[in-house]
Amino acid sequence: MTSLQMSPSIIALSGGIGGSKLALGLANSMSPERLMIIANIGDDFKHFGLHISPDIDTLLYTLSGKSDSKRGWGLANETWKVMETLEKMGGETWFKLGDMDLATHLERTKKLHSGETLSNIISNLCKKFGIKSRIIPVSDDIIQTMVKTPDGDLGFQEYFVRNRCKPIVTGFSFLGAKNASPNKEFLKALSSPNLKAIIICPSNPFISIDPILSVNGVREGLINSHAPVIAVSPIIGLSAIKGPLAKQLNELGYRVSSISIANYYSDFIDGFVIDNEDRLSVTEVEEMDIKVKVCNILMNNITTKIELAKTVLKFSSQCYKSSKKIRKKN
Ligand code: FO1
Repeated sequence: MTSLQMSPSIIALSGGIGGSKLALGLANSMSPERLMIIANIGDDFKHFGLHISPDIDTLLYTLSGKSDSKRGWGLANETWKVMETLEKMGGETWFKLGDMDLATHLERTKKLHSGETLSNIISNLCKKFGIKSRIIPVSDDIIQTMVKTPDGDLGFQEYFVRNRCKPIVTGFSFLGAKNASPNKEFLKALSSPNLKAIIICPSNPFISIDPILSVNGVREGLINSHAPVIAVSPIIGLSAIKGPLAKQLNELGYRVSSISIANYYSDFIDGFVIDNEDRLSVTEVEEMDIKVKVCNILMNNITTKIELAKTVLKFSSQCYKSSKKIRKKN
């Protein structure tokens, strides 16, 4: 058995930049070979005939130390010659593909066309990039996040990048998710006795975590796993740490608060990690039968990423025995 096939002790569900930050912290706080990261693929789309997988690539670039830390997506020291040339031709440039980033899309698309699975392609890219943790797309089938607006549905990147999240959101749907097969290694790991915790990264619940949970059998797999499920809040005080979450919570009729996130996840999480600023929310979350850890959850450098990851890992080991799922089973 190679180290890459070791049974994971931690599974992290990740989407977007917040997800990749905690994933990096986790990979630096434990044996990276024992970390399995399940990536959102609802943001994937075809552009210029290329298969783009933004959340997977954010993980690949972040965990290999190649990401542009300021932008959060794409590669550091990127150049934009292709985009500049396209612009001069009057081509479509609303979605920026960097010159070096294009190599990833070209290689992935070629391999997909030759019949290779997305999970196999990403596993090989992980090896090439020197990443010891496993990054696994939740499914090899296609799932498309659709954003419902009063003017009709928008594809995810149309909403997120082209329209800069300006349209009012009335809901989301995940085309293909119900009939998609979850990755087999992921399902196997969920029921493995070696699994110690499932961590929901501080990603957007609607557009990063829900597309993962909506894949046929995933939510049930989490609920039936003996391992506790621990979520890290993507909200501090009255604001989202990054991105359009606060706007979406408002538009969908939720209070912008960590409590809304705990409540949204309450049917399957055992532990919830909130920021020091939100310490007054502890009682309300505990009343949902969820254990709470209060700490600094803002990850603005590698030290705070590792600190948060270590705190989450320690907290998850304390949640193990007091898990409401285990209590229910007994
Ligand atoms: N985000 C942007 O805001 N503008 C872009 O032009 C853009 C291009 C892009 C290219 C490749 C890639 O992997 C990600 C890219 N992103 C861009 C980020 C991406 O749209 C979002 O961060 C995620 O889909 C949300 O998690």
